[in-house]
Amino acid sequence: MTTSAQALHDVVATFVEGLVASGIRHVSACPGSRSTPLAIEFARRRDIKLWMHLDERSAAYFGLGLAKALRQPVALLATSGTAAANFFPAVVEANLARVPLVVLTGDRPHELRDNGAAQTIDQLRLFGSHAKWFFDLPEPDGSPEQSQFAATLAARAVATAQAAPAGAVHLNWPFREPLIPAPTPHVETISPVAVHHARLAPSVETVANLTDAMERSPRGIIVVGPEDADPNFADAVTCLAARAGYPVLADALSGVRCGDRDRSLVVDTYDAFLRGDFGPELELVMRFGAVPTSKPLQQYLEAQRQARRIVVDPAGWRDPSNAATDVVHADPSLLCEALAGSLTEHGETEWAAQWQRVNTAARRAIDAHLSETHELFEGKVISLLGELLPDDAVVFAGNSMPIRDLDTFLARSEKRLRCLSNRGANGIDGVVSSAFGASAAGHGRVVLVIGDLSFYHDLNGLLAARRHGLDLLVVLINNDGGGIFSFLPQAEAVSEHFELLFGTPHGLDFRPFVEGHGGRFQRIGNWSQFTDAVTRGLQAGGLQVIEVPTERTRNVAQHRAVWRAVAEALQPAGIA
Ligand SMILES: Cc1ncc(C[n+]2csc(CCOP(=O)(O)OP(=O)(O)O)c2C)c(N)n1
Ligand SMILES: [Mg+2]
Repeated sequence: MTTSAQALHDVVATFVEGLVASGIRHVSACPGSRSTPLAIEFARRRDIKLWMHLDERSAAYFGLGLAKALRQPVALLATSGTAAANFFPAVVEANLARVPLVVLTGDRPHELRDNGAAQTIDQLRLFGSHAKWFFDLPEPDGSPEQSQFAATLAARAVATAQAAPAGAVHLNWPFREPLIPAPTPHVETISPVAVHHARLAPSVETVANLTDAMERSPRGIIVVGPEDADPNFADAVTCLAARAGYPVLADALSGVRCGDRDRSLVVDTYDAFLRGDFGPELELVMRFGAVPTSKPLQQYLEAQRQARRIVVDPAGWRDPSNAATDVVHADPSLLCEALAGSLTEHGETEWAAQWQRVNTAARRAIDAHLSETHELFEGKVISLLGELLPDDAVVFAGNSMPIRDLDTFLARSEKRLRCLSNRGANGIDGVVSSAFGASAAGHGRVVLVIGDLSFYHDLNGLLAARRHGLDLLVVLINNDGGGIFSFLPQAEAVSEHFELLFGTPHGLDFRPFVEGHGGRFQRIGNWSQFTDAVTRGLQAGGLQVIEVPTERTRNVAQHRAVWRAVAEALQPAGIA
């Protein structure tokens, strides 16, 4: 008979061993008593990096950003009660954005549930349908059977989080006091489970069918929405485009716009030019990834009811306009490779050349307009960052206008820029923490572009800078409220209550918050100050915040002026 302390240790240590064997290397956690056995085990191990935070909401988003940047599953750990509930928004985001997380919560044993015990809430299926899988473990009893089970469960949890579509799994651990495990590790000799993940290859029939459709449809396009899970996809899809003679409309978050590969068919200004007259009738649309960020692109695609509309996705159903004629469940890279192998070489088509002429003219118009824009403008922030950032930098875009401006103003380039954003549920919460998580991956300098309300929402996340010695360059677009709402019909329809309900100005000075967290804060007043601040901020480490003050109403007029400039540039040349 093992003591309860030994039993606790044996089962928990074996479980953690199983997590490590399955590839978990990072845990984002917060303090608490009920989660002690797991916390001690994570702290003890040298092959796990434990990121301790104080606020569970920030901790969960930090883990999310880390998993996203690493393209690897990350574990979260919280104690019982509302601590666990604070993981909720990040779990929702992970599930929709397909980011693998293994969420671990400490809980009371069964005899202390639903009977008034302290800090005890119903944690069973706490995250509802937002967690891909839930399991409530038994209290550790130290039996060899249970240890083997714990190891198997660890492997299954990680594998389930990773399996397409990736997402969050939740394991709830009931622990009976005393919560201090025996000091001597006694990891059962367990047989680790090797999980073999297969990539879903398209069938021969599917490839033949789609090849035939593409051959018969010279007026086709490829649309790549937000998706960052497979680093090989960008090459695969550009090869397919070249073979088919199709333009590739690449979202800023697609991973296809930037990098050292053939970009001659990549179209990056569609958000601007699709607002004007150009928008030819299509015969075929092949869509990869999540729904594109650009509303004009979404509307253009929705109008193409005559076209064959093919959505490629290994799992799930991402077609909010219910417009797909075909849903192809296959690994995107494998499908691109198979189709490229079976299509006749089309070379440079007049169709693709027409899209490129429009794209080039639109880009020139945007660049010319921006070079004459001397006042501060949110869109120009993105275009300048595209020029200033070094290879391998990561741009983390906040929701609301930053991600839209990234999509409109980030030009395709050979620079290896990676763009990330929380586009699963489009929350303005947890963005600072997600960006710190991306920084913790250590893959490149992370630059966060974020609005003032989103920044305010996650001021707690700033603690990660000093606590973990992480670098983050923040470009804070401060228009004193929700700038996006000025673009919506609400701006005119309810103008009387607009500021109260939507604009929500706060008048906050962010300097003391940033400096209080050991960061450097700089408010810029012109573009040369901006360029200097970014250049110096990239060299300096730690938390650097560059505030760009803008004005919401003016921002709408500035955006419209760009779109007008693009429309005008396309007309006289007869391009559109
Ligand atoms: C958690 C959450 N709360 C509310 C919203 C609704 N919302 C979308 S954008 C926005 C305003 C964001 O303001 P800011 O971050 O300053 O960006 P800006 O609109 O000025 O570009 C709000 C409140 C949301 N998406 N997520
Ligand atoms: Mg704002």
